[in-house]
Amino acid sequence: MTPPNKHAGVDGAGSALSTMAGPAETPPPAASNATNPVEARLFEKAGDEKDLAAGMPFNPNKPHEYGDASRTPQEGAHRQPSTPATTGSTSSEIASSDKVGSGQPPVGANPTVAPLDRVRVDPSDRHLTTNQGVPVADNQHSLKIGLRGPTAMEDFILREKITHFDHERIPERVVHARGSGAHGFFESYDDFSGLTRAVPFSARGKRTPVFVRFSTVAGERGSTDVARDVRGFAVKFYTDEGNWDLVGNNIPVFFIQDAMKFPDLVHAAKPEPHHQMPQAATAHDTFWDFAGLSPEIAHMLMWVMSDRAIPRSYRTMQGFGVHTFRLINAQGESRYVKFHWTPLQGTHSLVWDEAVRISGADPDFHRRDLWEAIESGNFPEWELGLQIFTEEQAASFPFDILDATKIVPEELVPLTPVGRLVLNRNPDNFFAETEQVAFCTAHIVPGIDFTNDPLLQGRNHSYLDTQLTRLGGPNFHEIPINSPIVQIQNNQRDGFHRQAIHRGRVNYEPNSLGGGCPFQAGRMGFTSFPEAFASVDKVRGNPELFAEHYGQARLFYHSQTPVEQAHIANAFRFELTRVQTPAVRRRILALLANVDDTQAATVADGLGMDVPDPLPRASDAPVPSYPPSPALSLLSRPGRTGIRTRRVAIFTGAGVDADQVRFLYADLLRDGAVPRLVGTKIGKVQAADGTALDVEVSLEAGPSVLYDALIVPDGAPAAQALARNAHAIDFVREQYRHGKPLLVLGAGAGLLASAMIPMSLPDGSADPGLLVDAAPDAFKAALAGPRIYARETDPPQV
Ligand code: HDE
Repeated sequence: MTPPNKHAGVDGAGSALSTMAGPAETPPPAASNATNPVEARLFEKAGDEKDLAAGMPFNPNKPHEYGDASRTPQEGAHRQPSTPATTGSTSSEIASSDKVGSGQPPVGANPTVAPLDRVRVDPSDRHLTTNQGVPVADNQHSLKIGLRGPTAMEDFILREKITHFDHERIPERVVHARGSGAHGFFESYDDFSGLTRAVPFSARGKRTPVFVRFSTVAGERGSTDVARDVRGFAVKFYTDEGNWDLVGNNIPVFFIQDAMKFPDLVHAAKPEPHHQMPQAATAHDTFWDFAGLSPEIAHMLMWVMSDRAIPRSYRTMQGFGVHTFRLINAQGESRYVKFHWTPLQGTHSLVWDEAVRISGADPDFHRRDLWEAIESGNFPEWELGLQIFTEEQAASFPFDILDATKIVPEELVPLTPVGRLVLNRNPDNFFAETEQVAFCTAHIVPGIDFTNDPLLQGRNHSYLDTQLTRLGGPNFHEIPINSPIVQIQNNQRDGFHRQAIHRGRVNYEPNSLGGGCPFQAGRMGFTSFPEAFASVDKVRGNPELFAEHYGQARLFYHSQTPVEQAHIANAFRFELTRVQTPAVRRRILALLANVDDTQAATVADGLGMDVPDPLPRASDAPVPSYPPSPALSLLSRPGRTGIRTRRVAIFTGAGVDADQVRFLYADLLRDGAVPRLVGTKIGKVQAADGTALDVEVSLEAGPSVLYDALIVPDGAPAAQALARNAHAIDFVREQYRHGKPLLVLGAGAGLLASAMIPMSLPDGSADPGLLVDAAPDAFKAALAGPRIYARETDPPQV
């Protein structure tokens, strides 16, 4: 190789000054006699660029790209330019201004990934401007020809404002449109590098920033939070090796087994296409028509008809990765894994009658709850548990771990706790963050890998693809909430709304003109697990074990407490009552007959029908039998946060016992609960002792379903007035019907009689949630516990 000649005088200098052609062999001079610094830099750049190119006479990586050698990726060949000028786009980049910057090129950096502070905007002490930064003198009037004349076309300020407004909506997510999000962190309990090289698990106490979005699935963006539905539980980890999205649900199984069926499932579940009804509900013919013809849905139906599908709060839901994934350690060893999020707040749900009423009283119930908890410093927290198992174990299971309609029971593979997720910061702006966040199952990092679950494989395509329409092009990764916290360096350019301005003329690899940069990372980069395949054929079909649909549906149902089983049957009855086609109902009963005879009979009875013959099974193999799994009952996880964030209504009217009210209010606040004084209207009421109390919410604006418990304090005039107010009577009855604790003190007890509240449970025993003249601690203990489900009768008597 001929060493580059940097001392050839001014021969060829003209080529450095032009953008086309030049001497055959002799490099241009590295400097000119110019005093102009830009020209000097141009020579420097041209000279060094040719040196860089000459330094790579051939592509040394090529031999490693084939055969066995290609199994071990090599780091890309690269060289360091001797001056930052070399890789720049222009020698004039040293010109500085407030707009172009300092004139010091940011070599090796992509500032679009810097923390979100860079894009937070605050207008304090600023005047209005147009989007072009022009100060706006008058934001009240359009420009008119005379006070009563027509509006002038030239009013660019009006037109800019209205045009932006006209385009403020983007398409909502095709599923999971309704949701809420928050920032937080994941903290690893330990160094788990023996299991995975994924950096969030690399050290004890290591924190990885996250953004989490919870959602319903079927409803539109403005639909109620408390529809009966699966909830999304999507976590974006901003790791030191790029973004990892664990896009899960609050239910560990799914409706279908193959991505090919997803559009059909969603079409069937969404409002019917001719009249666009019902909103955010599966209680209609098309969903149940599809369900009865797709018996692989049986297990999922048990979960979505259970109280899991009407959570009390996003904070009281479990989360699951659903699919089996792989963990890979630095030695390349793989284990299978299932991801579980367990809430410290416990798993708590609404009851259906309550959920229906909340939809009217506060359709933002879950959004408000999450926001309020974080605003008050009650940061929701989950523990991440892993089910880790080997290929050999998987082969011994009576189901296929690639089948997303199956769980791995915790009795088979227990959970290993590995870390905690804490949500400690609300977003600044719903649209910029929660709406624009783009999750994708294909966003994984070194140490995590996919399995061949055909649902997951389809998802890996769908999530990136859908953002192209929703977020308007291929550069959505540059939207601040989506950008990683580490460098993005590649040769992708262009596309709608590109933010990054790349220096240099090199946008391909391999290259020598850019010193080979950015170069492939080789072994330190992401490598897929080299799964071996036996001789196989190209086929559309499913493995045999996918044909078994009922064993785990039965497992789930038999693992529920009697009250949970009753709720499942009631949910089927509700949904199938709304269905209009008898054959569709009958098919679901036939499906249920394969799960549990008693359940099928109860649902059939609720519909005034007989149980038909069971649906023919897709497999002749015996249905596997599992021992009941207590972990599958919601009641198995009461949580560890006691009464924190629980909302308590304290009835307050004229003549109430003010001391009592103030004491209880302060006592509850001290323990982290949220008391509210509820009365017939807001404003002051005069208590029995002549002092004034300020009612915070009216019975009308804050009805019963918005509280976890009720206190009716002493004070005869207040209690008597409430007994004549139907809102108050309804309030007490609903508190009772929905299994909530009631503390009634002194004359307040009269309200129980007016509301016809039974003083003992239907079985005659004492009602642990009906606390008459009880101590506050007894009330708080009831408030921290589960609902008083034992009050329930079908139909309700109160
Ligand atoms: Fe999704 N899903 N999904 N899904 N999904 C979307 O992606 C899809 C599935 C889940 O808060 C969409 O960005 C297909 C299972 C959540 O932004 C879309 C299949 C699970 C979210 C999409 C599935 C989920 C989505 C719509 C079957 C639980 C909300 C907008 C092959 C493990 C994420 C978007 C957020 C969103 C496709 C099945 C969970 C269209 C094709 C199974 C939590 O790409």
